[in-house]
Amino acid sequence: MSSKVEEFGLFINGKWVTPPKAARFQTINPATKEPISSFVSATPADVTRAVDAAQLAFPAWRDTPAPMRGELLLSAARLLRERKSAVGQIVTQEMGKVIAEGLGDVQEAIDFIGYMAGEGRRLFGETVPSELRSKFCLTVRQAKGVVACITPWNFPTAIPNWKIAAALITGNTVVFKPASNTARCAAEVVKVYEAAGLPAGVLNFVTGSGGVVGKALVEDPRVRAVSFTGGVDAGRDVYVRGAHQLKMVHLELGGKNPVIIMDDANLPLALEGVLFGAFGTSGQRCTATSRLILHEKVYDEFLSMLTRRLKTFSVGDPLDPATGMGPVASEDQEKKILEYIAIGKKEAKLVCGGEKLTGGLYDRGYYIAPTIFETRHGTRISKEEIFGPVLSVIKVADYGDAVRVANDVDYGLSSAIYTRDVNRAFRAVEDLEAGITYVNAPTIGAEVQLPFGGIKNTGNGGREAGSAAIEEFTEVKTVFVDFSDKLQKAQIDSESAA
Ligand code: UN1
Repeated sequence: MSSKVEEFGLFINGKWVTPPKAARFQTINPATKEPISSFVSATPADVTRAVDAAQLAFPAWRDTPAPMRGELLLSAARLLRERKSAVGQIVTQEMGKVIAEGLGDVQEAIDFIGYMAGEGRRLFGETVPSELRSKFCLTVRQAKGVVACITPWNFPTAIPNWKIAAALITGNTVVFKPASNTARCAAEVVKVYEAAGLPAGVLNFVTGSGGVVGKALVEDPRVRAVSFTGGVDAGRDVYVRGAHQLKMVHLELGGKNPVIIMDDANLPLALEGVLFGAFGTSGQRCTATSRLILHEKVYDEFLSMLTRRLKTFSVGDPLDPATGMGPVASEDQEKKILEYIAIGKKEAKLVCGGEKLTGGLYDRGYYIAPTIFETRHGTRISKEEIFGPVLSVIKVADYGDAVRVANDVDYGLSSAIYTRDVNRAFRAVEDLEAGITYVNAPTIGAEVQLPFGGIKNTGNGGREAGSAAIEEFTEVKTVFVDFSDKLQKAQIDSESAA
């Protein structure tokens, strides 16, 4: 990327526009603290203009045959594939995840857009028999209208597309508000849809704070649904504001995801899984492994394998393919994680890491050492979401104890168990309170063709991606067609065996 700080406007009604006298903010490379791009701090009036545009574009987009909408999505997927390497670099530079993961983020976006393109030729409804003669009953899926997609910084191209591609294929028009610190990644997503030839107003892009832009979006009565991924407090605020207007609010929030390692586990396999799950993306995934629940019979052995392995785990320049973990995403993130590490040092036993890294390239960015604490279940670090490279290790006596600890948190997104006992594995699938359970694999790595989401404080009951994506963005219309040429009364005329 050139050292020049590129300026972006808002994307409203098919045009990049910069409102007069707009205030601006910059995005920052967390590995170097250098500015990357500059964005508009939109005002509520800008948000209104974006919703106006989306509202105006809605009837024609809704009436465009879904397979044609799918063609446009397919073009967007192809374009993003062509730009994958460049956009992956931007993800790494703006968010700090290592380059393999930056490219993976973009690949997840490509995969999902392609998957949704195919949905243009499905969008299945139901056909159901009638209780009356000469009557046909079916359901169709209809667009909701203008929807808001509010997205986080940790998957800055994938998560926007989980929402945008699903909203578009189902005939909605979109106002997209990304996390401020990864607005450049978001702009690259918008540029792909623009280049694919999406009609003006179908996708609009507004940048700025949640408190101003997000709030204005959620409170605009013309926005019929809000899909939000982010923190619990912000999610609760969005939910409450949406509730006043009885609008559909979809929330994907935090996690405190456990990996259980049983005494019969393949330990070298589990080791690689724990490492990737806990320290991939510097632990900044909703699905990150933040609790390692270890059976007492393998406790000492596994912990020493883990600490030994960490000695060769490299933290550094995220653009270097040899690096295992890059910086954390921002100054705010660094501050919050270091606060949790300080709490951990008081209430638990530090095994390794536990500090801000300094010297050389570390002084230029927000680097924190991969950190492991041994703790009892119940401490703050064992129960609260940290969203950083901090792993709490908890010893348990048996499977029952492991499940009790795993479930005793306020979140329920992802979970995993390593065991060679097939009965135990299926038992865990039933017992673990989470939206996702992995067997012999880490808590991260969900695939787009399956529903994604969780229970408890992780959300409000919905799922996104997979088949759930269509439900998230559609209303069901139930249709009765009576071709009997007479008034037939359900429940009254119905022939009954009773
Ligand atoms: C998130 O952390 O919010 O399963 C999303 C995974 C990724 C998506 C994570 N495919 O880890």
